[in-house]
Amino acid sequence: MTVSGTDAATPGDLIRRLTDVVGTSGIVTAPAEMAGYLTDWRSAYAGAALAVVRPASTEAVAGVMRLCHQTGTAVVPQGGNTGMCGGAVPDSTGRQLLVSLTRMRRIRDVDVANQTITAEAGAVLQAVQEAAAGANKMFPLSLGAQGSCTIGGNLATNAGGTAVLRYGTMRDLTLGLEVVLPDGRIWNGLRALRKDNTGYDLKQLFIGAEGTLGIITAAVLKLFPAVRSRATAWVAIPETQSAVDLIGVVREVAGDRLTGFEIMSRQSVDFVLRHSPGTRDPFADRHRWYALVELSDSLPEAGLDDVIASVLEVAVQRDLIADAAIASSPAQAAALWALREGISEAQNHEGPSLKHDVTVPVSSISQFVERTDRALEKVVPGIRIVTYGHVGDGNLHYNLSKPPGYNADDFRARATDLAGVIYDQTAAFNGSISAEHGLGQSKRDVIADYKDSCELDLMRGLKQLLDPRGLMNPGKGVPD
Ligand code: FAD
Ligand code: 2HG
Ligand code: ZN
Repeated sequence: MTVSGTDAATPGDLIRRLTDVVGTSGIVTAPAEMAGYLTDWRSAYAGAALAVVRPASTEAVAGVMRLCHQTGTAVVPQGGNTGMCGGAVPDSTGRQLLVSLTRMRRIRDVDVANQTITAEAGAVLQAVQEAAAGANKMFPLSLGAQGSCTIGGNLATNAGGTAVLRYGTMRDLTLGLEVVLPDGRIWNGLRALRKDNTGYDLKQLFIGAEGTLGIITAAVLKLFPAVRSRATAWVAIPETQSAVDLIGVVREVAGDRLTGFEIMSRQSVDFVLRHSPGTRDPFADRHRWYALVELSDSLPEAGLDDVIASVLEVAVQRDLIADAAIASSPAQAAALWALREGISEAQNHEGPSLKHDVTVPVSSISQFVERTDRALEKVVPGIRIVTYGHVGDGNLHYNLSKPPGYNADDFRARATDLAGVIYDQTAAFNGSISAEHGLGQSKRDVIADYKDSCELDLMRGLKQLLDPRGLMNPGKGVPD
């Protein structure tokens, strides 16, 4: 694609000039070597690219962007490629340039007194957690893909995960950013300040923008005291309202030591027990729903086992739970978390998994689930509803699998109708059709039906201001 006001360049010429910027080890053009970058981890999205560049410094990213700006070349940023919505996968034209940040993985600084860590965008989340732990601190973002997703991807999707209740999302965990703008300028906003009232908070524009406004190259992130004690319980609950009431009880009894509160339908747990080796049901009886509750404290002897036992006692008195198991060792806690973290992978073994990542106010969860399940069942009788997620944040992964014996293509053909049911119910409860995964290419068009038109206009205006040539991740995020 060449935009007016730009210098045309043949693909060969552009690749030569890009090689001058990133060096021969920083560019990939052989189809076999590019393949891994061009399909997402679920093989749900596939594309083509002019080349994959892997710059090793902010200056090199800026050089790449200057060239793309001059030649009107569209750019797709990519981190660990673990995203759920096809945001990091280029289109099928073969004209877009994929910019992988994976060589930029340095931890630039750990400032213990300031409780901050400065990491490059390609640093893997787990490496950042480990660097924090090495300084007796904690970086709290925690999610199933943490061994491969990157800080840049976490920022660009405003990732959530399983500790948002206590620590917030990436927006809340970020103090400063370094960003390469679409014209190649570097914005150095790497401030490590908890207070800074000097105008608009520009970093928040790039967080959650899914690479549509610029390339994040580094960030200053908040650190917290290391966790020294933890208590984990697996609880059987009769209905979703019991989960909501149980969150209230945990808050009453354990206060801000509540770190995680996840919910899983029986269907979700059945898939994990069937497909994840080494997992087992903690209870002899089957239950409709389960909750995983985690408390944590920075004190080593915080008595959390007693606290969680008191929580469960109150819950039994109020008739909220049918059964409960408290992990008596870190290994047992890990086994309980494996039942939760394994759902995403396990569902892939059951045919197409139609993913929906929604939030509604926690107080509406029960009614929302009841109405949505009923409406889905009418569209595809016998549909397997794999509902689970971060119920403490009001965030459910409302994923769907076909009934046994149902044709996979016929099921895919119902995807739009089924999504419509979930999104209409979400809207009816004043919710959002993307809680933490973003819009990417999957929800890019449909968001126009659910977002206020004034808000969409403002978003388009910002895109036009920062990226007037439309070079950054076209076809993703905000609709044209
Ligand atoms: P990618 O997939 O590479 O990219 C995602 C988006 O960010 C794309 O639009 C891309 O263009 C853009 N991008 C990437 N890097 C940059 C950059 N440096 N500058 C600008 N834009 C950039 N997500 C959650 O929020 N919570 C969860 O609990 C969760 N659990 C998951 C569990 C599993 C098993 C998997 C596979 C994924 C899960 N995810 C979850 C989704 C995903 O891991 C996160 O969204 C993650 O933050 C994406 O990081 P990434 O580096 O893989 O990004
Ligand atoms: C999770 O919470 C992730 O496990 C993935 O956000 C959800 O696979 C999914 O839909
Ligand atoms: Zn999630």
